[in-house]
Amino acid sequence: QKIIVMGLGYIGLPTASMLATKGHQVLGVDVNKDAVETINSGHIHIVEPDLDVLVRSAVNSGNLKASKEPEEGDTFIIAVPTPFKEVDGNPKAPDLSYVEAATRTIVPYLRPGNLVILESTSPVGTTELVYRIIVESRPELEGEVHAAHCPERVLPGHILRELVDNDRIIGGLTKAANEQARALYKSFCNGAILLTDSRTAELSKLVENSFRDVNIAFANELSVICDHLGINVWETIALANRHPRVNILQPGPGVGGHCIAVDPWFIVSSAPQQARLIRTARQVNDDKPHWVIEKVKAKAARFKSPVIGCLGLTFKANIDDLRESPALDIVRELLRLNIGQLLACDPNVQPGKLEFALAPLKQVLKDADILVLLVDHGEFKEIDLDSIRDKVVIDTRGALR
Ligand code: SAJ
Repeated sequence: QKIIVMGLGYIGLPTASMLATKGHQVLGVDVNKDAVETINSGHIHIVEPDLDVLVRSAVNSGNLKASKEPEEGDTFIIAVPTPFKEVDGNPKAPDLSYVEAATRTIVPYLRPGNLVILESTSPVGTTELVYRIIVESRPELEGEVHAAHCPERVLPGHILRELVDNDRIIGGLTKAANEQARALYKSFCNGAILLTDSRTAELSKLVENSFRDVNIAFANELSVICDHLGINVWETIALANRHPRVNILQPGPGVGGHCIAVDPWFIVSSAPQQARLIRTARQVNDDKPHWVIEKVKAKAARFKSPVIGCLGLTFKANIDDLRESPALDIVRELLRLNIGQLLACDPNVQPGKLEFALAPLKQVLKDADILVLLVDHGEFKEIDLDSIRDKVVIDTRGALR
């Protein structure tokens, strides 16, 4: 098969390389010229364990090429971002402009029999929209081109393993689309392949991330309740989780990344009256960084000129991804408030990447009056607790216990 992958980010690039190493001829397309050049030279522009090795072997085999322009092929996979934007007073409306642009870009290259797969996490009805865009500009392709939603479900940090092992949902507009998509995913996916219609597939993916968001909100709300009552939240959760049917997630400084903090809004936008719990959970999680900042302010008020040490900047542990990171938002806000001297450190973030300087962990642990743990990176879990006994500690992740 010849496969065109539109978008070479965290999903498109691993998928394109995986398909190429399974013997397909793959053309990866991206609007970013630097990404295209980097990939063609066998390197990567994003950080994900083992992805560099996979991309290098895919490029060296001759099966993976990157370009700014698509070509004709058998299957087209759309893996572009679906963020939100403000529309008609709704600040969190889905922004489908990248999906629409990618679809319009492939339209001239489509032939009868082609399959178009939407992998981007999308609001209900987007696969139908993609099909409509195609047949509106090429009416002769009506009924001749197939479309399906096959949502990506991989966890950043474990993308390559999950790409192969996770079960995969396929929601085609037609039976033929489902069968064609199944054959493609079978070539690299060991998980079960589950067929449904496009709208159910779209909602299932949104529901997965909303489920996680609601459960994290529950944990975050518990952390605020426990703080109010002077009870240890980590112990409370650990004890409650000993019940055979209770499994509470972990509180943190807020929910980051480009998925969990975004996707629930697509459900809220589609069903604003009905999605009450999902909306509230989003608000609970979005409020958590402000709560942490208030805690720091209250502790800082006890010092004349406090040194505040912030541990961690990424959106979760042991990755280098800063997108929508609550830890980074908190540090930026503390810098803006200028309530003391701020030392921030993150072993996974390159110095010079941010607008403020990073401090070495050793210096933060030595100089800080107040330590604010924001990300539970492995390095922080190894901190000798005796060495920080004299400090005020705000541990948003329960890593310094
Ligand atoms: N978090 C907590 N407490 C927890 C778990 C997570 O505060 O107990 C926070 C993290 O620190 C982070 C945020 O939630 O800030 C999101 O992290 P995550 O590990 O839950 O998820 P992502 O965004 O890295 O990836 C999710 C995954 N979805 C689910 O687990 C249902 C992944 O499988 C999806 O493919 C991905 O979203 C996506 O692309 O949609």
